[in-house]
Amino acid sequence: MDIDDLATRIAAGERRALARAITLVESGRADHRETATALLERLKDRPAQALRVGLSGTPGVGKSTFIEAFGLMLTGQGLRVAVLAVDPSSARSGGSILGDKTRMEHLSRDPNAFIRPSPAQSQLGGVARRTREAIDLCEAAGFDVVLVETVGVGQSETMVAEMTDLFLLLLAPGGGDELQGVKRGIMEIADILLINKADGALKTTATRTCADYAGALRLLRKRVQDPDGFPKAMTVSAVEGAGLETAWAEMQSLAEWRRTEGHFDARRADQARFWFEAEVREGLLARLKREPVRGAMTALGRQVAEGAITPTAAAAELLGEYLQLDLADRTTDQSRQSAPKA
Ligand SMILES: Nc1nc2c(ncn2[C@@H]2O[C@H](COP(=O)(O)OP(=O)(O)OP(=O)(O)O)[C@@H](O)[C@H]2O)c(=O)[nH]1
Ligand SMILES: [Mg+2]
Repeated sequence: MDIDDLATRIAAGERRALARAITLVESGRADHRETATALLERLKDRPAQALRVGLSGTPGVGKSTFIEAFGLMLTGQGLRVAVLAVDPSSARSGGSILGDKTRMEHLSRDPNAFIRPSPAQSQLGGVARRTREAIDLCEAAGFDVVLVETVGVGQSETMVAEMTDLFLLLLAPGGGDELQGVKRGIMEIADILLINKADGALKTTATRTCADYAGALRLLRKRVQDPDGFPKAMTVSAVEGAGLETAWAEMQSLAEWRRTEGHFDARRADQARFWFEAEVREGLLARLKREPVRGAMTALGRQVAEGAITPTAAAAELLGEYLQLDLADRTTDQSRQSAPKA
């Protein structure tokens, strides 16, 4: 594969080249991984900067409908929009994928849009790397907005929030029960809560729910990266397209404020560091799960259980012999770190 050619075509915004590159980052094959890493390295200095937007919400809240309407509004303004989906559970039924195709029918045919469904992969670690690298590829391909959709199943929101600039939480109109149902952690990473389905018979409920959430948001601890009034709650109707322009204006003003105040770049830098460290940790853990380390670990574990060797000595032996790591070094480093405080 010609990496230079692929990089050039991605930089020119070719959707087919982008799709091919994403397939590459999704691959588990060692040679693909190497090519993907080289490709990303080649593209990393592209000047383009997309606004990366995370979007989460429970099944049926209207994510697909919202993305279709919101995406079309953006492309209508001449912006290029990429949509990536994260679904670590991979429990998505065939019906749901078909449903998505019809729900994003117009957006998927829009030449200024690029939609990539989530791959059949179940490990959160793998999903994280794949998504992060796919975002980078979309950015290198000159997309103005990269939407990352995740279904509301716990850890994936936190992961997506660590790779996006803004985070939207789509909510259904409902009473206090609904408010309780939303995990506090998700509320804390959201920048804008969008109470969807504010139309027809649900409009009044949606407005009331929005006020409830706005009240709940005021009780949250203030974050440094928030200007006055954020995080905020607002109503939208994905079906009628109502509130979408306002929501976009809020996103832009929030992003602009963060850029001006330096939070935008600082956060991206933090995120890069976070993922670097995560990769190192994951790489080490992967080594432990592979032979011969795995077998040695089982054998040493048995000896530890029998009292033939102490846990510390066994760990030192394993780390030293198989990973060339000195357990004593680690202990020294820790004592050095705590030394100035004493
Ligand atoms: N009244 C009303 N219905 C909506 C709105 N948005 C979505 N719906 C309906 O809600 C249902 C679910 O919408 P989807 O867009 O598929 O929801 P989703 O969050 O993508 O669902 P999953 O993909 O299963 O997680 C569909 O029947 C939509 O027509 C809205 O703004 N108003
Ligand atoms: Mg959907």
